[in-house]
Amino acid sequence: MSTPLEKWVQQQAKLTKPNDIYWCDGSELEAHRLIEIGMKKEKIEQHNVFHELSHKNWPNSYLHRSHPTDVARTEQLTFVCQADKETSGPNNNWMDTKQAKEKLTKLTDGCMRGRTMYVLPYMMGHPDSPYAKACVQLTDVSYVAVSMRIMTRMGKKVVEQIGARDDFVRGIHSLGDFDVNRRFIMHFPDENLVWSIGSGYGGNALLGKKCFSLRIASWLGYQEGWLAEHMVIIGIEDPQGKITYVTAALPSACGKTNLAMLQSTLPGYKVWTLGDDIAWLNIGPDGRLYAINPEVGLFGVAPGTSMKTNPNMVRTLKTAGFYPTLFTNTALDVDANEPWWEGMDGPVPKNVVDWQGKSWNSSLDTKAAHPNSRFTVSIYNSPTLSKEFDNPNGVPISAILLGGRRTQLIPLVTEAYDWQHGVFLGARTGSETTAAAAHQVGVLRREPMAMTPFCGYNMGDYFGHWLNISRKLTQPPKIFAVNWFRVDDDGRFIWPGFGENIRVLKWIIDRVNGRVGAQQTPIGLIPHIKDLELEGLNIAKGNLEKLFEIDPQAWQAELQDIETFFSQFGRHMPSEIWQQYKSLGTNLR
Ligand code: OXD
Ligand code: MN
Repeated sequence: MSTPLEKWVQQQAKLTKPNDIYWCDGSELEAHRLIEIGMKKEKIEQHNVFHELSHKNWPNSYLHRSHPTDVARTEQLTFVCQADKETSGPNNNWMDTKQAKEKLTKLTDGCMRGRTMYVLPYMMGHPDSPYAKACVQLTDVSYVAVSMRIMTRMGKKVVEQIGARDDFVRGIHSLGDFDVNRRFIMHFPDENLVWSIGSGYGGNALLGKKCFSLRIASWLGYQEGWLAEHMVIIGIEDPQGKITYVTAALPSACGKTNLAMLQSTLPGYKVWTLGDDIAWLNIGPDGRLYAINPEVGLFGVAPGTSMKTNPNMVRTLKTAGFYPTLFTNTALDVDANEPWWEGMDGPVPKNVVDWQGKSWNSSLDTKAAHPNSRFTVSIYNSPTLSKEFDNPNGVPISAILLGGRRTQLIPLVTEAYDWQHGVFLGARTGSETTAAAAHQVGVLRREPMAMTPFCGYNMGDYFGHWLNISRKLTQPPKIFAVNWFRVDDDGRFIWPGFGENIRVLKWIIDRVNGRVGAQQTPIGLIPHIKDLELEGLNIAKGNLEKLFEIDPQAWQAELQDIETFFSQFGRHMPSEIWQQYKSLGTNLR
């Protein structure tokens, strides 16, 4: 008698018609076999799926070049098929479930012909965690199979864990033919199902990541009383050895990975890494908020990563670990056979080919590495990995940071008066867009809790859910709005960022631990400048003030934009958030 899992795999094979089916077991031998297949058998355009890089400086590393039209998440082709449009909300594309499935069934019919179907059993979360979920993804490309091995806890134990159960999370993925008119990333939250065709790009193809751990999981969390968030998880150790755990939501390509691996410039302070992208937040038995990272890998933006901006990431990439490290759409230093990207340490190598494999030199006005080129690496390679990383219960959170990329208006750090006000600070967050998704870069859009592309249901209800969570918390974390990106009159960043962000984190944990006061302003609490550790920084006095400047006039346009955004959610928008909005208007007047 076959299990529900085996039956489901057979059904999908009947539809997709692969040459063969390969059940991945997570073993080391298998990692090599999959990479071999990607280097010798499978191709995307004219390139093999993997190119072996020199292991001298970049141990166990491989380059992958994606299809040139397939380099970022495609939000316009991403659908959340809730039972009705209103449940999905104006923040999601929606299609009727039956219609969506008919469309996908047609596109999927025979899509794996001539290819292998890989069956990937994986856990999101530690297998002993009460918060973990068992999942299975099907795919037809070795790149996705190898990436999922790095990003999740994958292996045959999960098949045993699923056993005769039918409630595992299902993911169907195929590269399709890369035609953007036949590319869809569709979610069926009521069935724990993700169905993605036509793209091999990370967020579209590694279905445990954005698709399950954020879009579907946020819906599960709404129903079950927890939160699935686009957040970093870190422990901040102070000179007394006390570790305060904090999460931080920042939109894609706004420095989450740098924050997660921050190398402190303040003596005695240290940041411990637990996650750089996703946090599942549950209320623990003691009524505190606990965070786990459902992933075990880092899928970070390569350009700009260097010993100056993120030395711990460079060390992670140069560590020989159990898993291979992948580089996707970076450039290649041909002579050294090493990855290369803009912002890497050292001189530009002499003989470079760009992310598409075309000859490149610095006099060209194109980038060698794609701006959204990525590395995929095991978190266990990280020298800053927290010793609590594998704690099945997670870590208790004392502060939540909610941020965006704003060159104007928003102060470096603002503390919320209370949880309700904090939810409003998150809900009103705006951010200038980046290359992580296929759209125009640098345009202001609302990014509540950095979740605009990832919230799997109506965002008005999501704000309501955040408000409700605190009613069950005995010690709600303090909430802070942060913005590292404000510029001066010449358009230069005022705050140095990167490792210097420890100075802001220090103030935050000082507030959490009741060590310093704060100033009241119309928009929230900001630091007394004397409480910020600024020694050794070279910020002109006028600019320092600008970092915290609140210009009531400039806020009028912002208020208008926030109101337009909130209004879309109609009756789903909680009245508490509108009250907060009104108080902000009154305070600014
Ligand atoms: C990511 C993203 O890949 O947010 O993490 O786009
Ligand atoms: Mn992300």
